[in-house]
Amino acid sequence: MNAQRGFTLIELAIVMVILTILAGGLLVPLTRRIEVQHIETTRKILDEARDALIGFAMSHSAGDGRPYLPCPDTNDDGLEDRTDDGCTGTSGNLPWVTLGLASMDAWGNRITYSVTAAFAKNDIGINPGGGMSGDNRICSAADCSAGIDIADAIPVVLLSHGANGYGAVSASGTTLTAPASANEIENDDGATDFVSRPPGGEGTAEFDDIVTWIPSSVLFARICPGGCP
Ligand SMILES: [Ca+2]
Ligand SMILES: [Ca+2]
Ligand SMILES: [Ca+2]
Repeated sequence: MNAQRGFTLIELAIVMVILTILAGGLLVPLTRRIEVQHIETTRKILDEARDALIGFAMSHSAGDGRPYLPCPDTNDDGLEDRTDDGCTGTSGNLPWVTLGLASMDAWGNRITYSVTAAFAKNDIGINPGGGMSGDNRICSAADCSAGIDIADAIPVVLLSHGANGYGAVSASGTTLTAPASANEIENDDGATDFVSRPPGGEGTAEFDDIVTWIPSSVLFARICPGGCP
């Protein structure tokens, strides 16, 4: 008698069901892992951008001999945009070519850079002793309606629009779909209030932006460790 026999259709079906369940179970953690990796990569890109901005200020002297920060890139060529001694706009892309940095976050979109005008003038530079103050504010909710509960008077804010990319400028220079949630709209209006909060929510409550900044105290200490001229 031949003891060998193939699988019956029922046995094959059971195996397929088990494999499908296993694959599904593996897929979700994998997707989540990739997402966490993208967030970590983007945080690293933002940290490098902070260092590069400080490095730029340390190596550039305005007309008065003091350091100054680069202007945002407002025409998507990666180079800072200036008019006379100041910036064309105080919010735009991080000028990745000027700084020699990665041009995109982990999702393939530009990093947004907001700088206080007085810190990016190349005739009168940054003067820590002159009472200079940043004009960006960071809050945990839009409008800073519950008060400025995270940071005030910030000269530099850097922002990734996160995995959803709402409001971001893509690598091809296209502005993506505008955000629907008040907190993400706050980060997309080109003005000086920003929201930083843990990711979460859906629809009109969705938030996945990653925001970082350089306080004046840190900027002053880093660009002029021995005191500015
Ligand atoms: Ca430019
Ligand atoms: Ca977002
Ligand atoms: Ca805003």
